[in-house]
Amino acid sequence: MGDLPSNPNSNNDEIHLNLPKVRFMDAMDIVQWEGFWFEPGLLQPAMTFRSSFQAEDDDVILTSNMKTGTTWLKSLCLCILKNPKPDEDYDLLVKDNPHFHVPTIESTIYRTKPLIDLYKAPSPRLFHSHLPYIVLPDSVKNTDCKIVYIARNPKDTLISMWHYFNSILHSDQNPFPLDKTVDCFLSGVHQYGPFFDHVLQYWLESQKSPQKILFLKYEELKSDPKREVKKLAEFLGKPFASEEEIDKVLWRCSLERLKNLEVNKNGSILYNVHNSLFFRKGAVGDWKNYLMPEMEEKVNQTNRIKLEEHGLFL
Ligand code: PAP
Repeated sequence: MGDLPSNPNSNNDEIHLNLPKVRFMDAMDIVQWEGFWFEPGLLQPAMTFRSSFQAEDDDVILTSNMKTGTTWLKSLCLCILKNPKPDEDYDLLVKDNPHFHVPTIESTIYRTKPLIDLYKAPSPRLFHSHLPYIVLPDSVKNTDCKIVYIARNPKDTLISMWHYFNSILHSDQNPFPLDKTVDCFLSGVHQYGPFFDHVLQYWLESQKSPQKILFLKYEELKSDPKREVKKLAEFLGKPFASEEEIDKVLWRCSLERLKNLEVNKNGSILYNVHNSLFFRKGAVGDWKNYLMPEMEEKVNQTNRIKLEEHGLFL
């Protein structure tokens, strides 16, 4: 058991005073720390998480960049680990949004005043983080706890991000131009960016320690959901007993179902971010509706240089 961290917001202002800072998509400031970009308010929580979190061997830490399938992964793991019986009427996903049940550790737990006592969460504890591998706490890396990372095609990720940030702009602001969004994304200057370094760190670690880190791809979950969710459940040590169980979990976590649940149509849990914003199209290849050929080529080129030479094809 670790000690509870001290107040996460105590000296946040001083922490990011000397760090590089830019305005991102007219929506927020971001600062650079450890080679990645973060909303300033996340820095102190991220540092506190890194320095004080004590992982347990049976913890499960879900990890992802933004808009790569986090909500889906949270829902699936919640069903597999916390709500596994297919015939059970009680469904946690009906009660609250997946982000409520599986908190993103740097933006909720360590940001909350007073701090939630996460050490009292029932075992196995299930958390999520958008933080890059490099800043995860040593105890996460060195204990037997498991990490699941979800990656997504960069073009669909950036289109999803663009929609999301445009939707949280003030009503009097114009949508952020797409060509500028592509440039921000490719230069790595965006929330939790650089995207390619984020993916690559987890990919390389998962290649070194496949028993510790499961690397999932959003597109594979879409194209062969049964195979992928079976793999996920086995990795988590909770293999399905029947095909029906797999079907039930996939149905419970489907975009159409979650999107239409009352709690997601009208609820709001995250700093006034409406739950409905987490559910849009969920399509593979939606970028084709938005990216001009030259934008597509720029992303493909970076993808080739950064990922494909490491055997990763997104
Ligand atoms: P986050 O980083 O804010 O948590 P995240 O859940 O990672 O967002 O990504 C949101 C994307 O996942 C959205 O994609 P889109 O913009 O291309 O549509 C959202 O629609 C999609 N998504 C959310 N829930 C599901 C689900 N259950 N199945 C498939 N895709 C989903």
